[in-house]
Amino acid sequence: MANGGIVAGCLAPHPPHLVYAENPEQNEPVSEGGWEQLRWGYERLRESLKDVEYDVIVILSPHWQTYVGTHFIGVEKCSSKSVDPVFPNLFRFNYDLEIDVELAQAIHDQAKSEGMSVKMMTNPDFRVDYGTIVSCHMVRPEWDKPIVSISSNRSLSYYSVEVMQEMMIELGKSTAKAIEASGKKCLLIASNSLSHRHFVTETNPPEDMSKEHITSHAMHLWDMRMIELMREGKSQQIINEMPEFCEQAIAETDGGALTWLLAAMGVPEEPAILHGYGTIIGTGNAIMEWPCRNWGA
Ligand code: 2X7
Ligand code: FE2
Repeated sequence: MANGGIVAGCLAPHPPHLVYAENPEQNEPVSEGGWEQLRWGYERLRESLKDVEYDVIVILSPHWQTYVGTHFIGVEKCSSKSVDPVFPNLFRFNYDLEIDVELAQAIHDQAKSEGMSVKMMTNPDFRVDYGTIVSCHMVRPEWDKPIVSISSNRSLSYYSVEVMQEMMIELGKSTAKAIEASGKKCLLIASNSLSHRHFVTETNPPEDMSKEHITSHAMHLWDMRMIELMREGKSQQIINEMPEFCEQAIAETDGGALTWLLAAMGVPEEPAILHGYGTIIGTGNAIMEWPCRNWGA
């Protein structure tokens, strides 16, 4: 079987504040709203995807951190309560989700054949990280698609951003090859914020938007630069500037998700669509879509 493909790539940030502000039935804490610019951005992304047919969501989250290779969830059903360790007051979410183990295994096998260090995670009691859950919920709150969950191999911690990027480019290429061979249509998600310098105290209530803003002008300039590069289709330049961005903006792209996504899409020169931008406890967050389905063969 062939002719699988990526229908869209998304940059879909995961601060738990977004789910808290939406008040879905799965989340225990109750809010008065907040962070509307970003939540309206997610609304626009969902609207853009509403008539797009796809089989599975493939997501890489920086909050599932693995230090020996890249891991893939290899358990078909995952169901538990996810509690954000830093914001348990905002996020205690009951999840029940399905994993496309067949596709996860295929990406794993492809990456392994290219010489990467990879592992299938088969612990049935494994707790899915909140980054994966928040981004998937905001993109597709129906939870009616299986997912492939990919860990963030923290090669950055042992080596450098350059090494992390080399590995994520290989992983992205392997992901694209395995998807093509699978015959499946996939939505890809890089689950991360942009600039990631945050405030260290929380307002009361947390959704008091009179206190929400970027932590510094420098962080704002970096976020705007990255968004403009994405909107101009300058993916290679983003990869080239990634070391400075990660270092100077403490960017959450250090987990490799954005580089993996760009590589899986073939480092596109087509422009990304900006659906929304906003800050959360001072961090910068953009919701972007690369509509690969419209690019032709
Ligand atoms: O995980 C996060 C994040 N990336 C940004 C802001 C606040 C909370 O959680
Ligand atoms: Fe995060």
